[in-house]
This record gives sequence, C-alpha cells and structure tokens, in this order.
Amino acid sequence: DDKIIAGSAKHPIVVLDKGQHYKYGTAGFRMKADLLEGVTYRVGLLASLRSRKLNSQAIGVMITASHNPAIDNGVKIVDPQGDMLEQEWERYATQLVNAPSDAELAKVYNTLATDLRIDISAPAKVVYGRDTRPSGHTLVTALASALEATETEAADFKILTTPQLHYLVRATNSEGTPLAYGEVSEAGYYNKLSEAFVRCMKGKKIEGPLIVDCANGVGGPKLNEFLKYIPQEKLPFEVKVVNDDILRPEVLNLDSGADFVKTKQRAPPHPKPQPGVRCCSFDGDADRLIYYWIDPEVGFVMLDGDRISSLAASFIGDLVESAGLKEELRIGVVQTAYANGASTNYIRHHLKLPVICTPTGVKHLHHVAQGFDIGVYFEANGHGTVLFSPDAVTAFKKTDPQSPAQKDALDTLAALSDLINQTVGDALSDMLMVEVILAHKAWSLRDWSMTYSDLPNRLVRVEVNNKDVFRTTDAERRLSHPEGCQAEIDSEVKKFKDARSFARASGTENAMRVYAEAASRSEANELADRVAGIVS
Ligand code: NG1
Ligand code: ZN
Repeated sequence: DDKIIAGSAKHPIVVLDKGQHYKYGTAGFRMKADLLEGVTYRVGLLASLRSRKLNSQAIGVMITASHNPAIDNGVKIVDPQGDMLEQEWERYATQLVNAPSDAELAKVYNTLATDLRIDISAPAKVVYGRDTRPSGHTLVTALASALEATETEAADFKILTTPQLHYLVRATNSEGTPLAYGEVSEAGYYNKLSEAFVRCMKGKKIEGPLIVDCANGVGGPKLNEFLKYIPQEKLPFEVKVVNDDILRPEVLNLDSGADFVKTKQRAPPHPKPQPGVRCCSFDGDADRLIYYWIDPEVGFVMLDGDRISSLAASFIGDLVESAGLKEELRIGVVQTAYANGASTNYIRHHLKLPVICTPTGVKHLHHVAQGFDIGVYFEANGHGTVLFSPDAVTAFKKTDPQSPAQKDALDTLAALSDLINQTVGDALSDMLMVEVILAHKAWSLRDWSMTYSDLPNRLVRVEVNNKDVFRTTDAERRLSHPEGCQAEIDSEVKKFKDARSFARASGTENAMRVYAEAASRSEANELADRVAGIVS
C-alpha cells in the first residue's frame, strides 16, 4: 500500500469538476495529455492486476491518441491474445482512475484484488509502447512507476504503432508454444510481414508507385524501417513515404492521415496530389487505412474500409473455393451501421457471403468475426482486419492438393494468414494485403472502385443537451429511447428512395451522430438534416 500511495503522490490525478469523471471508453482514456499522468499511473496498476488475474500472462499498455491533435494523448490496455481489454474490466479501470485521493486509490486497488480473487504476490508482466507524441515520455514514466510499485516485470518497447504493440503482446504470450505468433521484437514483426508479403506476391508485379501518407505519425518511420526488410528485387512497386515528419509534433495528423481523408472526403493537400497515382493514408498510430486517387475525369475517388473489406472477402472467398475448402470453412463479413448499404448488398448478393452488423467499436466487430472460420471485419473509417481460426490455418497447411491450382490457392491462403495482423487493425499489414490482392487480380484502383457504386451518404454531428437520453437497439440502427423518436425517423426515411438513416450517441465525443444514405446526394443531405432536426 505504501508503495502504491507514494507512487501515486508522484503522479497525481487531476480531480475533475463536479459531475464529471474519467471513463474508459472505446479508445481507453483519451483527452488532453496534461490530464493523463495520474490516469496512466492508475492504468499501470490495473494492468498488473489483470496480468496476475490471468496466470501472469503479459498484458499490454499502449499510449497514443491516434488521429487526435498532438496535444491529446490516451492510454489503453491490451489483453494477452492482443485483443482489446475485456469489457467487464473497463469498469474496474474507471473505478481505479476515479479514486479521489492516493489513499482511496490504494483502497480501490485492494478491494478489486479481493473481489476478483487476485493473488497480488503472483508474478506479473506488462509490455508497453507509445506513439511519437512528446507527452508520451511523461506518461511512460508514470506507467513504469506503477509497475515498480506493484513489482511487475516491465518490457518497454519505446516508440511503436498501436498494432505493433498488439503483435508484441501476443508474441510474448505465445512464445515457445505451438501457436507461437512471431519473434518477440520489433524486428520480429518486420520479418514476419516481409516474409509473408514475398510469399503472397509470388513474383507478381504492380504498375506505378504507391504514395503512402503517414499523417506525420509513428507509421512513417516504421514503414521506412519495414521497407529495409524487403529485398529490393522482391518489392514489386515503388513506395513513396510522405508526411513522415515526426520531429515537429505540431504537424501530427495536420491536414493529412486516414481520418482527414475519410471525414473531409479529399486528398491531403501536401504533397500536391498527382492525378492517376495510387495513394493511401495511415492514421496517427497506423491502425487505420484509406486508399484513394485523383481521377483525371471525376476528381477524388476514395476506397474506404467497406471497400477494403469487400475486396478482401472477394479475394479470400475465391481462394477458399479454389483450395477446395468451401464446404469446410465458413467465411463471414462484419460491419457496423456506418457501412455503405451498397457494400452490404454487394457482399450479400454478389459475393454471397453472410454479413453481420454490430455496434460501433472494433472490439464488437472483432468478437463477432471470431465466430467464423474466416472473419473479415472493417469499420468504414478503415480500421479492421481478417481473422483466421486455428482450424482454417490447419486446413491451409494440411490439405493435400490435387492440382497445381489448388496448391497455389492453399499456399496463398497460408501466406495471407501470416501477412494479416490477427490481433487488431493494422494499416501496414492491411496495405500489404491490398497490394497483394490488386497484384493477383491485376487491378488498378479504378478497377477496384467499379465493383459497386457507393450510395450517396452524409454523416453529421449534432450537439445536444444530454446525449445519454438516446438509447439504441438492433446494433445501433434504431433508437429505443426517447420514446417516439424512432417512429419520427422512420416516417422521414419512408419519404426517400433507397434510403436509410439512424442516430446514435457518439462513444468518443459529447454529441449525437446522424447518418443518412439515399439514391442521390441531395436526398441524403435532406434526410440527414431532417433526422438531425428530430434528435436536436
Ligand atoms: P463514435 O464517436 O462512437 O462514433 C468513432 C468512430 C468509430 C470508432 C471510434 C473509435 C465513426 C462514425 N465513429 O466512434 O468508427 O473508430 O470512434 O475510434 O467514425
Ligand atoms: Zn488509430
């Protein structure tokens, strides 16, 4: 207790105004960095408890605020398999962080240990990393202090992308087992990806360079590092890394990155976009990916998470068929209500694959995707991955091929299961996957964009007095409260052709979000405005 109290005094919590409290949300704790030192210390305490609860397996802590401005930061916990913290424990994190004093903190810590039957003398291990934000340094110090106070073994991996940290947690816990995920080092991550990429490509080529905008975040130096691991003659196209300045913190996520491209629906202004060139953007911690190009005729065209999802589902579906595993393996796609209706239609009716809709937040999608042998999940914003079950991976390796084509399909599937990050959405790994698929299909971005036409849509943010009165059902597609609200929305939607609209409280901002799609841009705008009027 004394050690925990003394550590907490060195990294004090900022007590918030009356009526406000810290909450472990979709992205962990995320806010202005100057509020986070005490929060991070307390998250360290919780991570040590979690490790002890789970037989001393390593727990991850990542310090990042992703696409948020440079002055923000955030801290989140990663579970032993590299997935997000179990939902039940978000509550415990919230309790610990809101303890009003150092002494109260020790009390909450002890109560949690007793209630959850945790032996606090058992060994514990925490693996951690941070993005390029300058505030990360102070926060890591607070975290290390909590690990010291609780006699927890610490592995500091310094600056990492979020998905690299997830990789390292899983690699640490699976080391030396038959399910070993990879070498426990940053180099191990690059080795695994580069080796799998070369195996997937099979010497195929792609035309033209690829411009990768890294939002001046951690993805820049990490992508540059990764490229050194691929033998020059095996790299099938030229990669130009842009917006990779991490020395000026103020440019992080500024007019660049996947979130900018998706929300502004335009290319980053710098460097000046060149018509016809294949481009993609990472976000600030490199877990989101969006593709786009400037078409000489129609201008900016974007290929978002829904497009990546349908591209992956189409390619993997064909491979599974060629591999003779169609009857054996269940492939499914998981989306949220924000997925464009045209993508859902394409996957269901053209690819003939099941689609499940879940609430917003990748932990929900990830969980449902685990129910398939091959589960493809992406949020429209470009965060997602493809999960392969142990049965699927075994089938790729053990099936005895009856033809060269079947062998080829099995090999590509096995290589893909190594290339695609199995823990969380990973911009670098997803980008390599897209490039592999485009190479195999011999497709340009234009070919890819022709698979279906997006329904015109509009997303609006609506300020409200109290967003908590809005409660949803049916994977956030309908409002159950306040009463009568949904009936009003339904009656507006009915007035438009091919229309869909829903309203929900944001999990990361103090606002409502309204989404609408319809047959034309003007109708989508009109419907969004009307539904916004209903909830405001
Ligand atoms: P909220 O604020 O709950 O809508 C946003 C994104 C999510 C997800 C989380 C976490 C939209 C409409 N919502 O959630 O997709 O990525 O942030 O980053 O983009
Ligand atoms: Zn991110």
